[in-house]
Amino acid sequence: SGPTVAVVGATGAVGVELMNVLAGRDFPYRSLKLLASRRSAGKHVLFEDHEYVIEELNEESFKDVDIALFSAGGSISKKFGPLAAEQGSIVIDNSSAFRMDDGVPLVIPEVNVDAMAHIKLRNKKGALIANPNCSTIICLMAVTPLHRYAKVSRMVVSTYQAASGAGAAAMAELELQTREVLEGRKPTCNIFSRQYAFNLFSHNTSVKENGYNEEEMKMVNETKKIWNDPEVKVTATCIRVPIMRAHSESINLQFQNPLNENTAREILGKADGVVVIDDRAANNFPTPIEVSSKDAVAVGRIRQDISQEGCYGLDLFACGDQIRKGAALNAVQIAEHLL
Ligand code: A2P
Ligand code: 11C
Repeated sequence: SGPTVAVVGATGAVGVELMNVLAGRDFPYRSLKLLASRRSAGKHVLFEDHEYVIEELNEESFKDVDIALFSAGGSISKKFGPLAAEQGSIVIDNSSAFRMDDGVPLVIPEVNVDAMAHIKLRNKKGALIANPNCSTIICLMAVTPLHRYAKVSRMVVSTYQAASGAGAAAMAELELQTREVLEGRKPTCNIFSRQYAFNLFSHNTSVKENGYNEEEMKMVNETKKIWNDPEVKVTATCIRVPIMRAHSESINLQFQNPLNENTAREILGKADGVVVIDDRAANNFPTPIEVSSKDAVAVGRIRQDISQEGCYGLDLFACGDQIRKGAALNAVQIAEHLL
């Protein structure tokens, strides 16, 4: 029979979506344990005709758990992830805690599922598997099919990131601020220290000595690890925009080998988990609203980069649901590969 599953952070934006995805894909769990902080312990949740009681996460939580889906932030993952793995669980972790650790596969199933081939369910040994950052997942879903064909030598990404990446409380703050601004009131700034509604700003992670923020460096470093290509050149500028739950990305590519826009459109049209929306006549291209709560990453604006004459360059625009493919769906797909 199926594995026993625990969701850590079950009350959060990603945790709730993890459960939706498990149900929507008929994931064959034998039992499900919902874990969160003391604040939520004891709350009742109705899920798939079953009433669950949220339990407080503690050292004993992982006894007899085959797969632990973690989404309660990096410090919780650091404290409890290795502990769960030591007790035999396979931890699929949404945080950045272990992504760059040697020996921890960083997996997008459509891109590099081979990286987790050595990890087997119920062989008494637990393991850690990391889910990449949402911006990296969305970007590499759009670019990897082209990379396989013509090998990317340089990638320049600019992101337009939704509130959901900063959690359920940030989504609530965007909604509240929007009301407040429309009513001529001063916006409440608890999660972000500035007006978010009707505004945009550089990503809220801290800026490093090299001038890049943490989100940008995640895109750079995770891409190299997932593609197993330390030489690929990547740069990123990450921006938070007042959108609820889907990230958008403008992506400029330089390839080593020939690739024109028509072939690129054809390749992306056949790629798993990707839909092409690229209607120049109707000026219809991907938007974050239409991918919200959807599984596929939408790609469009596929065009030859006119500034790269004599080399092989393309521009793209991609949108993907941050909570689904950017987090929960990717994690559940990883779990499905363990079955
Ligand atoms: P809780 O709702 O009990 O605070 P989001 O990313 O949407 O903000 O969600 C964060 C998730 O992480 C929530 O489910 C939250 O539970 C959980 N969480 C936060 N702190 C802890 C903790 N100390 N122990 C367990 N879960 C935690
Ligand atoms: C954001 N990418 O949109 C972040 C959220 O490393 O998993 C996820 C952070 C991470 O703000």
